[in-house]
Amino acid sequence: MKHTFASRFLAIFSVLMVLSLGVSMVAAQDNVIKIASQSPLSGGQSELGTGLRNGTELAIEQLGGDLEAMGFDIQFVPFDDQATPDVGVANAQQIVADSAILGVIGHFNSGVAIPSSEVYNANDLVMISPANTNVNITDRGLPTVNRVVGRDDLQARVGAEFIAGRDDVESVYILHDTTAYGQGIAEFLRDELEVRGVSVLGFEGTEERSNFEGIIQPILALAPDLVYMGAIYDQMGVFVNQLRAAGYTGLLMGPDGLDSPVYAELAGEAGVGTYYTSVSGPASAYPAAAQFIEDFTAKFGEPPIPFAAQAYDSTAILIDAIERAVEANGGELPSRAQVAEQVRATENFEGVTGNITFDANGDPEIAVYHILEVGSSDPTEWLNNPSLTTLEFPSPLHAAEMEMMATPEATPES
Ligand code: ABU
Repeated sequence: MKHTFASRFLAIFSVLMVLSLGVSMVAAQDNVIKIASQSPLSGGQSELGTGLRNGTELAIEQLGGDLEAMGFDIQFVPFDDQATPDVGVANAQQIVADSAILGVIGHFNSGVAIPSSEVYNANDLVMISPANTNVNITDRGLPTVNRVVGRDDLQARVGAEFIAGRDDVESVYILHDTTAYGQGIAEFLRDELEVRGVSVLGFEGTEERSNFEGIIQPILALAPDLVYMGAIYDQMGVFVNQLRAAGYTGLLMGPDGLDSPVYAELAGEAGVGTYYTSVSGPASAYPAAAQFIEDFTAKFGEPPIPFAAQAYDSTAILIDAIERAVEANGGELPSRAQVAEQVRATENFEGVTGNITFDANGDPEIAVYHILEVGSSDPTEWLNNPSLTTLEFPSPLHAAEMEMMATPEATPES
């Protein structure tokens, strides 16, 4: 009898323990909100990927207070996508399986973001990109996918205007890295140059990263006035070094994938004078970013590199949207779909990089495009590269809206 009583007591005690643990686990889950980031934290593009992660972390630390006051515990979960589509998608599967994750800040590479965001979208999880510029990021019209930067159709137009406006450029040779980003912007640039009467002598994709001899010889033979490469800094820096060593003396240009101090390090003196367009540029280009620059530098021991301020703004927008979703949900944890809806509804958000309103596709209604020139082979001077021009353009959807508003209403027939 004694044994039976003890066994029953133990069984009941165990059930009560399991129940109480279960309740406390559910209660803990109910007030935990996680924000994930995805960017390259290892490999040749880890420098910008780390800046993106750090901008996200700083925003959570500085701006998560209101959600904490509402009773939520905010946690940051950074992922390393290694600039590789398969890794990004595998991480995305892991991210959507964690129901506490209510949003993703990322990616750096459009070719990683596009397939990964299909996974997020299938699970109503919102993504805000601080860096992706390929048009298919937002042109798919996915309700969960947004970005705070401009687009490659417009970035290429800015680049082509610059090239076509120069007296010393009649011919261009275009290379790209075969990724969604590099090839995409190279194709837009080619089309924009041809419209403007600039001769495109060659258009070629390459995945080569170390020995560019086979790529360089045809360029030397054709002697274009300018060589453009749709690529990221870790590839173009090495290429430019070899191109100059082989005797090319013409102009060099690339898109925002170059916007990193590591380009100066890899290209060395050969890279000085390279022109590049960027949807980021240095944080100091944005009048409202002074405090962000000070805080980032104090926390991480170095000034924010390009795209870190955009990561900060992306995270700030996400936190603001989560707060509105909580309020709309009577103070309770909102669903992912509710958060995604609030992010897309973002209007006149005063970020450190400017005022941000998303259009119906998740593009910023107005985005900034810079043209800069590499001023020094010293990577610590990168943020002081001379800015040649800064322009603002509406997204295609917003441009169409503005045009419709400007069109006088048809006079009714009398
Ligand atoms: N826009 C710079 C990062 C490269 C990309 O969009 O893939």
